[in-house]
Amino acid sequence: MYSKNDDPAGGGGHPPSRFKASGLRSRHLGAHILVAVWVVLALSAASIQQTLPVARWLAIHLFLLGAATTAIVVWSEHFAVAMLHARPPDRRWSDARLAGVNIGTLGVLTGVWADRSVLTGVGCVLLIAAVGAHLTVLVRMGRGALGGRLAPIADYYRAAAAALVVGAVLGWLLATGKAGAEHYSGLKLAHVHVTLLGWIGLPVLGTLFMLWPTVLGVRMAERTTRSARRVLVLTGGGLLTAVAGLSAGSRPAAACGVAFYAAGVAVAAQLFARTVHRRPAISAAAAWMLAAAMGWLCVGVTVDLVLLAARPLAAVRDDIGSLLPVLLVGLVAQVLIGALTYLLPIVLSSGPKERASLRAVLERGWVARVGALNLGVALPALPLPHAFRTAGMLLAGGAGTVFLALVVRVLVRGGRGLRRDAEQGGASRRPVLWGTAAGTVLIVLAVLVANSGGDTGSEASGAGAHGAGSGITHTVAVTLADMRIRPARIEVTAGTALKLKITNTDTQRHDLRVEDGPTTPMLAHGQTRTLELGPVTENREAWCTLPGHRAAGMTMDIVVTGAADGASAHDGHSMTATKGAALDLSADFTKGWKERTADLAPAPGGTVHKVELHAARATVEVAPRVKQQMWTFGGTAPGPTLHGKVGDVFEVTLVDDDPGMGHGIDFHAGSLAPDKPMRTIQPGERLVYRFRADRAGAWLYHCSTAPMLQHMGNGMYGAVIIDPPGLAKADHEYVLVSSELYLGTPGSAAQVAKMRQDMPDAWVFNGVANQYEQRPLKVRAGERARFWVIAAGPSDGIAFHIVGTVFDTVYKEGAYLLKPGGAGGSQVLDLATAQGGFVETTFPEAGHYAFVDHDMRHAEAGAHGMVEVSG
Ligand SMILES: [Cu+2]
Repeated sequence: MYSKNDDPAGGGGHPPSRFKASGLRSRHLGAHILVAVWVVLALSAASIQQTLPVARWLAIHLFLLGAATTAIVVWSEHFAVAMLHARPPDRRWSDARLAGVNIGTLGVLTGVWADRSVLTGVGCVLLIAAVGAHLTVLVRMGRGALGGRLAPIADYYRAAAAALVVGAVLGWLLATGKAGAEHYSGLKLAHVHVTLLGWIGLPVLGTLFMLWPTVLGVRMAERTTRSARRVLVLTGGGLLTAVAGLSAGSRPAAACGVAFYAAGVAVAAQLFARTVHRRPAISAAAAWMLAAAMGWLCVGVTVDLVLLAARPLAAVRDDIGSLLPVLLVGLVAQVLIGALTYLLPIVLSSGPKERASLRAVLERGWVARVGALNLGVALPALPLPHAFRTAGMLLAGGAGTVFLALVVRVLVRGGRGLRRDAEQGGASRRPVLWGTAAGTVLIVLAVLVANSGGDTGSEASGAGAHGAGSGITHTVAVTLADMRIRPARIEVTAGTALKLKITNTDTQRHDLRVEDGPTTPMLAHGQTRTLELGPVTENREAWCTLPGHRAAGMTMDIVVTGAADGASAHDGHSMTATKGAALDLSADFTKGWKERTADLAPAPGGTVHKVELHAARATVEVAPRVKQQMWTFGGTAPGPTLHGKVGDVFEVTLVDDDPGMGHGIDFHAGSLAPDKPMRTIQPGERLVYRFRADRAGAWLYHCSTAPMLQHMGNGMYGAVIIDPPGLAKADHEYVLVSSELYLGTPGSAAQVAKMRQDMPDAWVFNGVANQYEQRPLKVRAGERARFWVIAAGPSDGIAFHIVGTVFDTVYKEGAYLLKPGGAGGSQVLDLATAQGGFVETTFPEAGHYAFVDHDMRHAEAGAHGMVEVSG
């Protein structure tokens, strides 16, 4: 049975005296120096957050990922040993894990700060490995250990470690932009939930089952073990549901998960409330702070639940920012301060007398500090004027700083005591940890200093200002919203002095940084700043510096046109990019790949054809073993072929399922005023496009949204076949839509450069390089085959030829050039971009007849297929 004398943190006679070993004390000393260093850096970053773009992110992560994580790793291992009555793990490996966590964190923070995604990735891997090892140790500690009444609490630490691993993976996806714009809101919320409620919330809850009665100095309630198990099922299960729901973009699942989590918190809070007795607590300071922290957790979870139940995810993503002070300061900082007030004297002292004196230091002025801290959390959360918000932040910051100063005093005293003991007892000091701590500070400071120079400040233009100015000043209005910068591209003639008037119309904060040029401060909703770039002589890029936003597409190209020397640095880059991707067209497609059928389906009956086309992105195999994201109509590029006869009416409903951008559609087969039907619709919108096909032909349809080169070049095109009256039946009827293939990230600068220079990676029939080379069209000798061909471009036409045959029928752009019965024949159907027609032939004997674009550059780079003729 536990009583207040069974201080599991090492105060009493049980668990045994190993907790008092000076080795353990020195380890705690070193670890808490690290915690203090992270907190100091976090406070510094928080105080400069208005001037440095990534500072807000950095302040939050220095505190949560640096300080809180270090404390959790140290304490969860410490308590797990105590509660499982297990043997303490090997010291050196413990130190290695802690070092791994800290160095990994340093890598992540530096990587994001300096915009080096490789470093961010390496940091994440190291962090995940270290926390994974921590998890393994916690799991193995359970096996073979004596176990105890509080053994279930170790499960909280295990669940928390698993949550950090998930949180780190999600964080990496966000920081490197791998999440993409469409999944950004859901994944960001999943990341916030799994780290705050999982990695930090679960160990806090678990530890409180033991720490709360200990701090109060009362017996633990009989039903603690059972409650602890039940609360973990509710909170852990709820969190799992919430994170899965958020990642999948499902708000009901997320709200349901958070509701379970809240229920778990309520069960725990009720147990804690019942534990309170009238007699004085062992540490009233710690008790009040832990209680207040628990209160803020209840508030935070409730508000979160209400938000998720009432608002769309993108809005929750923005609103959750207002919860951060509540959770960061009210919960995390306060739990850390409360727990350390009680625990630090225990682990750093060698006897009851020293413990009492260290505790007295940490409790100095605690009533005022607790009041200031909680007022500091409440004021910004309430709908009060801005001055109250600032006052609140100052109060909370002040309370934190005072406690930090007290901790430093205690650490210095503890260090002195340790040295004294070491001199007496010969136990080793821990230069390793001191060294790590000093190194951490130095590296982070070096990074801060190295990066603070160019980020803000000077409005003057950097590189590219050498050319003589043309005297023209050009002002462009730029808006920031929905993870996009509009316009995404600005063209200016060389030497133009460019001014950007930047307005953030998003609910989320953004900034804009111009390559080798000025940067705006963080702009809140509705704020505007003007950047003067001076005369522009070279291409530049501009982007939002918030972590992940640039990679998710918040970029803008400033392109110089009409420069005498032409080639700029950027063109040079893209030239090398085109050479990089060599396709192996003879390779096999991946297992399970299916070719796009070239068969033309018969026209459906009736004269009105209703079609629904969804603009959506899809990832498809566009060449052997090469997958590429395409922008599509209906999930395929080319989109579905529409087939009918002269006079038929097509009623096409276009739905924009692409969450990232607007699209439109343009059917060449009908005539109508483009204004309304060809307009761009936004994500989620629908548009009905009705046209009558008054004339026969092979027609192109394509996306009508600018930049059309990119929309068509990424796959948004298809064919409409309107049979000429009296068209005879053929044995086989095929449709071959020819186009260029541009590899790379759709819309990226490198891909766009290839399109503008007409340097495709391949030329293709029906969207895939060499597909009919590997899956030939099958015909019998003597059968008549008709080949409809459309040149979709976006830039190149085609010279369609079938090796070994002549065409006896050629229909091009609405007229027969040749019909059977005459003396003449045709070898090539030549189509300029967007033209269409058909040819017919009969294959004289069994064999393999290649069909090609007779422009050999195109044929050799994918525009090549086979007709396999059997006897
Ligand atoms: Cu489009």
